[in-house]
Amino acid sequence: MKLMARILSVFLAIPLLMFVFSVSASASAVSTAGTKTYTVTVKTADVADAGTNSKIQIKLHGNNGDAGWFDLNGSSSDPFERNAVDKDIFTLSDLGTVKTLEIFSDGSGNKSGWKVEYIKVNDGTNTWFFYYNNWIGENGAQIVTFTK
Ligand SMILES: [Ca+2]
Repeated sequence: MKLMARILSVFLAIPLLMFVFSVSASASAVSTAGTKTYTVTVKTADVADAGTNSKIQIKLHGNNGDAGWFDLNGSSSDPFERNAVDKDIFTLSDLGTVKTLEIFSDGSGNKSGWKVEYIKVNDGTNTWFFYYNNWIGENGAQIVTFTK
């Protein structure tokens, strides 16, 4: 009887293990399938004092919802200077079609005003272009909404 019980427990353990492995495999598949890599390209205008050293953040809005606020750090140790093109990459849940975005400047630093020519958002397949060509954070902290 003891041997029979041991054989039975092995036969029960195998399908249980297979079930656990299949659940963990499908769980990881779901978490990667739901994300996308977003590349945000920011072009600073080519006019006097267009650059900034303020703290800059971005919030993307899509038809599936919006992302939280993320720091824009740009491509160099001194990003967002006159005529520069800066890029940031974020892995986010799939936002769907990117409809609008918000840019925050804390308005800090000397001549804080930042003249942004455009912001481009790419999700690996689609690119959305937001032309702005205007100032942000000239007179202190400010949030600007970019629409297409
Ligand atoms: Ca800068």
